[in-house]
Amino acid sequence: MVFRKLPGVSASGMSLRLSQKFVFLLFLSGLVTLCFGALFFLPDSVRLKRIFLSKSENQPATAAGSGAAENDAGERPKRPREQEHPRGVTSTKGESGGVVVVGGGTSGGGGGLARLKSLARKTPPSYEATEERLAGGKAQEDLTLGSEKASSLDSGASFAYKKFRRCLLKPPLGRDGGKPGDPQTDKRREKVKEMMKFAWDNYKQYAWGKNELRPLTKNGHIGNMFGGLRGASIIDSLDTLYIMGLLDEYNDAKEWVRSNLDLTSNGEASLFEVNIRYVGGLLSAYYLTGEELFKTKVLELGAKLLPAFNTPTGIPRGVINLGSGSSWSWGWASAGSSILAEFGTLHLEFVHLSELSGDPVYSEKVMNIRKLLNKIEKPQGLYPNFLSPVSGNWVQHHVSIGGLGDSFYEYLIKSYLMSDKTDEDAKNMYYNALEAIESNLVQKSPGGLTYMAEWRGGILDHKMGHLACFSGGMIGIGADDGAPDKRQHYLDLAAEITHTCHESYDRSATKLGPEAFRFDSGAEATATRLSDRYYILRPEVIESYMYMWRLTHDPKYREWGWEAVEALERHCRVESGFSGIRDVYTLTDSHDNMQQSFFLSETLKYLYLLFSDDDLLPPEDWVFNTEAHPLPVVRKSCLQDPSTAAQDKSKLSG
Ligand code: DMJ
Repeated sequence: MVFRKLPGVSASGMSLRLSQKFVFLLFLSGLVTLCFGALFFLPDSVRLKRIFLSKSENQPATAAGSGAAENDAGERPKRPREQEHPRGVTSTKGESGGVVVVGGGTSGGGGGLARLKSLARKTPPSYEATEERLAGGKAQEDLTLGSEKASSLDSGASFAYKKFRRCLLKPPLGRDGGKPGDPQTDKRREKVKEMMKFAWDNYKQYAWGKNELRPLTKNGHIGNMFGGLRGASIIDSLDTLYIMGLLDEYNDAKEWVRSNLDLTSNGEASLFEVNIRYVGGLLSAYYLTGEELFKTKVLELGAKLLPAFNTPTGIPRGVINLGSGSSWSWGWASAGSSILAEFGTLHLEFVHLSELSGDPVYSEKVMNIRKLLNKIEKPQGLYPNFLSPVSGNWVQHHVSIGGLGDSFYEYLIKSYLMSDKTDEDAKNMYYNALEAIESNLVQKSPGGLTYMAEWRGGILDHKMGHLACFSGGMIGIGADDGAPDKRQHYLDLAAEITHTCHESYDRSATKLGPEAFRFDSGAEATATRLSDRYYILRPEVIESYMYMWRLTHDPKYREWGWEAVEALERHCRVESGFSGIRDVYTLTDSHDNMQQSFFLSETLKYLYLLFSDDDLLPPEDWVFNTEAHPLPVVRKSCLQDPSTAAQDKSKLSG
């Protein structure tokens, strides 16, 4: 067969005319484009696709893309996005790209919800990323509303929340989560974090959703302090987990609050306990993270507490039915009285409930208590522990800085500090009360130990409770704001009381302190009664170490804190959690089988802070409620006019 030579084509067939070459090339490039484009329509699992397309092209960039696992089933492209999740549950791009489940779906989610949760857990938000995002990170000072930084905050954080963050003087978690510079302190802090994780993991495994863990019998405890409310250990742990950077655990806690915290309970609860643990815990979780969920829950709960104030004087009774709103006094409180440490420990939380809700009713309720207490006659300037909510008179004259009285005094000075030092009534009441305490209750033992005795109608009981040991820290943080010439005196008094409380630990075989210790019949900071020898993981002594460390930087406070860590490890750590012990004076431990929720909220948090740099939850911005939940200072002028934030910050650095 003879090929005819075409015009313009060489014998080899390669010599085409220019126009023919152009058409051929055009056809070829079209073919290549088509083939490459077809790759996009192949399922993700086809190897060819993975070879040719880069990783970033292969993964959807949106949160819905976290459901990339679903692509393998080839389902996703067929479904519109809103149908990807169980009914009532939508997803949004969460912290650093993880899926955050929002919306309803308490039970309807079934396996789908569980799967979403596990997806969320696969990519937990990094500690730094979360804080960076919420605080505007290291550049928090530059955060201005409407700027790029502000708009990069979590879309779930409300405008009001962003405004609040802008009024803080410093980043809440410091430069590096409070990581201390020196390696030994850092190691100690890591140890405390490990203790928290151990306590939490065991609670989660054996008592999830109950109020507290029973670590010996490996089950949950409900008790009767919180009415029908559950999950006290979860609510009490939220902020501790968060500041320690235990974010998987924090996320589990948050999801429990979202799906399981039932506030429609009908049980009889202690107004005081619900307030300091649940209201305090939810408030601080909200202020630290900006999660609107916590705000919604705390406002719902706060409203349920209001009926307790429906008494002739407005002084609330101790017990409230959260369902019906009816309230009554504790059976053991004489003549139907209310307890000073209970109705006097609502102020910080209720001021914040008004701030968040915009409803002054909460502030009004606690201001009314304040007014009555300010007006009423006080024996020797002291505040007795029992008051009638009907007549507004003292019921008997027992005064104590420990149980029944303690946190009333704490809340006076903290109300002043939390008000950005504007609440003059609180300040005056605090320093007047302290003067009366010093004249009537503060004693020196023959061995030179300073202690707070109890007062019964003018007669002293030379006993100091473990609970009263918080007062070292309290007097320390109030030292700056009393009469200028008394500053050193208060610091010395705070140090002496903290020293006495340390002695109560040091004089026991276990190096843990008893519930109460005495200074009579030859005793000095030791328990003389069998019934006072127990230790239930209480925080007060460690709380004072933490404040005194921050105020003085005397290394002995960190050493004392470490002694406590070692003693807790030796005597309270059991196979499945931490337990109180029945006798601090014997080395054969008898455990009480209870991991108190305040161990996670207070004891471990104060230890962690003790071994952290001072810029973790700095005192310029935060006060701790009596359950160690950090609440922010209310800067009224800044909140009303955020442009003053910059001035406040420059004053601080100046
Ligand atoms: C905590 O619940 C609080 O600190 C309260 O003010 C006193 N008792 C416990 C801890 O001991």
